[in-house]
Amino acid sequence: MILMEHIIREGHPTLRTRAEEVTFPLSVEDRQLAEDMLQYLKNSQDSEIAEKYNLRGGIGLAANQVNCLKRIFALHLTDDAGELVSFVAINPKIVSHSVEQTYIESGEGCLSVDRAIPGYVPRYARITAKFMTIDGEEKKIRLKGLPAIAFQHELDHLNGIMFYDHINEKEPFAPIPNSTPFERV
Ligand code: N9Y
Ligand code: NI
Repeated sequence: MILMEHIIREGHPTLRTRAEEVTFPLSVEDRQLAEDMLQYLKNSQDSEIAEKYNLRGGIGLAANQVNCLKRIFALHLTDDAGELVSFVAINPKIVSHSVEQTYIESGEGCLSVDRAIPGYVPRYARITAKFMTIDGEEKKIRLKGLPAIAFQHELDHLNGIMFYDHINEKEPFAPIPNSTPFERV
């Protein structure tokens, strides 16, 4: 079971290292890691389990964050239509994206960052992405809104990029061109 003590924090070099492609069929360890990552998100969103184990709530988790340099991340959240978006993505790629951008109005956070960093994080509003599933099937999906934002936050982790790398240093809340904000409820 993944716990907070397993999540590495800012300053750890693994967060700044590009993760490696995963080969198929998955090894037993890779499959276990992928399943554990998705389970962490589910546990962290279950108030009883989260309280019991002191888990910080998350909608996404990348392998780098548990100190593993493999191109694997998990997402578990509901989209703006109230549909559950829940999957593990292996060797993910954005194949196309909108010109339009978006950003979370209140800024982003990260389970590997124990401080609030103010500012807008520009993201593509819509993406088309490809990835492999745990069972070795190729998936192609279209995402918008929060799932699209979260996908980009996780893909960044696999490339050693942190959300605050995208914040305008001089003016953190400078308007994002061509964008519609995502408002948190
Ligand atoms: C976990 C992050 C990933 C998200 C950050 C912005 C988009 C993806 C995460 C810190 C604590 C809160 C939590 C969060 C949330 C956001 C919107 C609506 C509802 C993965 N991470 N969080 N960050 N929750 N809940 O670092 O889930 O943002 O790499
Ligand atoms: Ni993060």
